[in-house]
Amino acid sequence: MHQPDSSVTTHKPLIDWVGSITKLCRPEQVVWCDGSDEEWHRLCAELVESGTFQKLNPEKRPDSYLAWSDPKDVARVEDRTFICSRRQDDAGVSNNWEDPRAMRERMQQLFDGCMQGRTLYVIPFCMGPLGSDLSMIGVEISDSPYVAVNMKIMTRMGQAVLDHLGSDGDFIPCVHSVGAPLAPGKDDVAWPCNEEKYIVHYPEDREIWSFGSGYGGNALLGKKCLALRIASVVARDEGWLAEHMLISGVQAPSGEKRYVAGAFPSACGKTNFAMLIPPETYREKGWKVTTVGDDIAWLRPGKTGKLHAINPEAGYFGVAPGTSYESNPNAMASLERNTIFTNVALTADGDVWWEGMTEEAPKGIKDWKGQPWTPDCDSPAAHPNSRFTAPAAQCPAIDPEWENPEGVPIDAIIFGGRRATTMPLVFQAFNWVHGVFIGANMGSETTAAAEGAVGKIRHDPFAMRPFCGYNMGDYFRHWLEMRKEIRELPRIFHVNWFRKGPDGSFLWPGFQENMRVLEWIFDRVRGRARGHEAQLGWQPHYDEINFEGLDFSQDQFDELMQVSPEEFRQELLSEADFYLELYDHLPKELIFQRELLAGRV
Ligand code: O2Y
Ligand code: MN
Repeated sequence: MHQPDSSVTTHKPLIDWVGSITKLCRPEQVVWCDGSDEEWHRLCAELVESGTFQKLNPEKRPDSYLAWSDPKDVARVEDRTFICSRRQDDAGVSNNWEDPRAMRERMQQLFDGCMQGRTLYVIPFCMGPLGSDLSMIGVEISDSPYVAVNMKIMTRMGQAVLDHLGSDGDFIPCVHSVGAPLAPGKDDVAWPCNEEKYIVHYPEDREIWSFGSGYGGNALLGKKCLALRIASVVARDEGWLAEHMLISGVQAPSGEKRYVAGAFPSACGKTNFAMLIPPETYREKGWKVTTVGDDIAWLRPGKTGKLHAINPEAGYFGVAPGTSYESNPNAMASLERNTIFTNVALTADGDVWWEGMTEEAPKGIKDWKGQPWTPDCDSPAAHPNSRFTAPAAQCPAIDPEWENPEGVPIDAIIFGGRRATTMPLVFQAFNWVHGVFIGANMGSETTAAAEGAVGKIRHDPFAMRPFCGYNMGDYFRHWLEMRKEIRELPRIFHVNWFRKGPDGSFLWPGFQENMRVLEWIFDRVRGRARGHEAQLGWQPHYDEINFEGLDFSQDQFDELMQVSPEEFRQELLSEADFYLELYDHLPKELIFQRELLAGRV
């Protein structure tokens, strides 16, 4: 069994744990990742050699690679994701549950010899800036070099993490296998995986085991598994929040700067909003928006008395289709080099392409299955969940404080959803409890990219439904309790960029024009916008939104902000089942808020 040199680590529990997993999985060799650039290039070259990666044209896309996955391994598998708390009630109705003892037995069977013929990589990683009290260290054992090179981009990874861990630091053990042992002499495939998949969390033991998938959130265990599911449990126990939220800075021409955090379900343009470039009229005056994070925020009461947020990640695992120099120039600049693309199309000159990147598709494309593709093909060239893994530091709008170990102070929390009807452009919660109620009721229309049925409302509280590591009712209670820990509470808002008129067209232009709403939020936070009290919360007057450079009439605004009592009656009815399911864990404050809302509308 491979023992690390004492210059690598003297952490006995870590060495023993790696030894026990090695004994179980029986890999051909063990490699401790040092996280160096040299290692990244070497592993990428090996991935090219094995057929997992294609090196992209270095003149078009320097130091970048393309992977095409097995068509049966293209997304997170929610139905195979388990929260194995000791009591089923602690996982709650929104999670799959299995008894942890039974699950551990199943894992022992599945992992027995599962890495034969492969290399076991020990991947030490830190979620959050190295050395920050707000960060958390994990060690992922994986038999996938694709995981190792992605983790180098998505986290602070390697020897520096072991150095911080010292000989007795705490770490979250994460075990991952693609579940495809290689018999002696048997050829490998480009994307090994297993039909049977398990993404397993033991919240009490703070441990993660993942089997059968090499893709994204199933395999890069620092992201959804650690930074959300396990971290949400740690946060509940320690009095902070681990959230599925972007973090942005907004700076006014005066130099005054405020930070906001935002929770949006998938397919709501979260990355675009995190990297928003204000319209020209704003830029001319000196408004700036900067990016701290695009997906996950850890928020703790900080020295200033406000909630302070860090982005635990170091990279973007962004969805490619729809990303363009028009929709999101900052994302496009972030992925110009040092980027791993998964399941996008390959152009004839060795670059990448996806739907929405340019108006016209280049000629001579190969689709994500490696087949020649033309626009008249029935299926898209890039898989709808195709991704780029790009270093956050490459984002031109990266906030200068994005690695501040104390985090950034948050003044506003924005909840959003994709709603063709019912929800106005923007409103502000009356208070924290009302804001928690708004977060708990979040819902969004499903899109073809993510789920089968199109246009159905999926109830997704705080955009955390797939990511909360414990009972959702207890999670709401924890949010309510947090108000006692924060001296200066952030204000809570709800936005909807996707409202449609009777003819089915969008009522709001969205994208960079969302800056106008952000300015109102900024003004509310610093007490400059009056707003008016309406049924759903505080709403802006027409003349409080800056429409300079945008032709938008009072009538259009009124239509966008309209609240229909009938639509809200339907909304309340549609949430009734959820309230029933959670009944014995639901804080009474939320039932009370529901009755107040029913009374108002
Ligand atoms: O399908 C996957 O594995 C990726 S899911 C994902 C990736 C980046 C950011 N957010 C998400 C998500 O599902 O919320
Ligand atoms: Mn996400």
